[in-house]
Amino acid sequence: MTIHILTVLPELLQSPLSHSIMKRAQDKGLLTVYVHPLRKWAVNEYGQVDDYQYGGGAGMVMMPEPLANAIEELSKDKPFDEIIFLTPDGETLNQKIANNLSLKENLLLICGHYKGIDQRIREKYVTKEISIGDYVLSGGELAAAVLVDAVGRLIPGVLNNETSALTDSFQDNLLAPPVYTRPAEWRGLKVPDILLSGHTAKVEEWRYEQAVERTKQRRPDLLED
Ligand code: 6GU
Repeated sequence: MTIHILTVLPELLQSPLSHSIMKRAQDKGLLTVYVHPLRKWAVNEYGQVDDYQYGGGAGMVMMPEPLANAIEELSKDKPFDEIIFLTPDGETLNQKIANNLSLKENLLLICGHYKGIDQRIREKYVTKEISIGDYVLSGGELAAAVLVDAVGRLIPGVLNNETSALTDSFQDNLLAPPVYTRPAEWRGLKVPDILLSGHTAKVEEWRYEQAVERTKQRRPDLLED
């Protein structure tokens, strides 16, 4: 999978995607991430990519021309499967959306800044608008990093048995059960006996019950659909 990211703050996206599972995905050649500074397509020598909003009001808006030129240049070799705008008024990201995106070949992520991007770009090019939750970030970069991580780890071959997505929270709409490691007794607190029993089927049954119980307690909304 190839993911292109358009941003006014490329520095913000370097480090979060260079470690752990995201690093392995890229080292294995399963994921390639290109971070493009939008100022490369600025309309003047000052690097301008934003302007005042029509109708007045505080806050700048990202201009259509730099974004359009960037999108058109980056689409030339290979059209994008999705052009995604990261914005708090988008559809809230969940595991199902991440699963679907992990099957795509070529994605473009556009990070919004200031008051957002000119509406005409959203209508002409953007195919999907995604938010990562009901709170406001200063820009779309951290949201883009979250999306790349959530999607990248699901690309076939990225996770091994140890890091398998099959036992994650939200897979099957259930939260993950509690986990324990050595020692079996720590400061008087014991690991549940069943986990030490060596009885795989019983362990799986216990984990399933715990997952259901935890989901009932914390996220009953997940059990509704
Ligand atoms: Cl995608 N962008 C911004 N700026 N804030 C957010 C968000 C995105 N998702 C949640 N809050």
